[in-house]
Amino acid sequence: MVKLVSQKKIITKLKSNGYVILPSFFSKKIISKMKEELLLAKNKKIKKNSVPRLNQYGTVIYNVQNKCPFIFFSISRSKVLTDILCSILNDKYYKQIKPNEPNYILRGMIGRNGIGKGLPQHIDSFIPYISDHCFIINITISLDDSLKSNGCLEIVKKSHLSNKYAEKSKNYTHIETKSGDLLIWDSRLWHKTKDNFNLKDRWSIISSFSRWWIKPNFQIWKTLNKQMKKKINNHEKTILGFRSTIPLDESEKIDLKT
Ligand SMILES: O=C(O)CCC(=O)C(=O)O
Ligand SMILES: [Fe+2]
Repeated sequence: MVKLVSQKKIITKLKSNGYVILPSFFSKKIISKMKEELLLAKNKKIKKNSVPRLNQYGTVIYNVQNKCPFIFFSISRSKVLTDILCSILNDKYYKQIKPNEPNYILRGMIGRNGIGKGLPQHIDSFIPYISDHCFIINITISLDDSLKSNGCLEIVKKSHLSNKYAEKSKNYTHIETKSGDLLIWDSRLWHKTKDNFNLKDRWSIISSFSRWWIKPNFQIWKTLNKQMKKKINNHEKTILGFRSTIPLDESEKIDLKT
């Protein structure tokens, strides 16, 4: 259980360095259940030539929230994670939802096996900017150990406040994590991954959470399957974007924050 004091420390570290690692956040049992569920998930048919540059490396399973309920609920029902995300991503002027409940949304949730050539340097936030107000947070759950020998992530500390797109630099730091560790990081952080020509699995779940007004990667609320719809609670409805849809015109709704 993460105490309030350490929760403050986690947020301070995240804001200052751009990332924080929570070791052994999930037990071995939970991780093996997550991996088993992920490896059964399949992508729908993807149009040829439509795979974006950065997804051409390794293997990516899209829309994990719709295919892997155990994984989704392990994340969405973690009080520690929810408290951290509320504190970083909530819009404090979103008065229709209580401040300690999420008003942020899920931008995307993928499973990724970083195999083969490493990813080139990039940021996940589309634009760099300097502000204490973060727009997008990534959460990586390592399902396998992620080490130098199997293509771990490399980041430049504090680069989330550089106001620059990712550059080649000598200052990349290896982020080695063990299976079960959780990495919380600012999407403005410059990052890349090492080559993994050993072809040793490096599966992880990468969830991207954003402020409610940012366009998610997919129409998550529209594609959510019936079983998931039955299971989700009010917070999860918000997170999955049911309250952030774009009204057709003023006859549908004027208040965007509902
Ligand atoms: O595999 C990783 O650790 C990072 C992946 C990544 O940067 C991305 O998918 O944008
Ligand atoms: Fe990335």
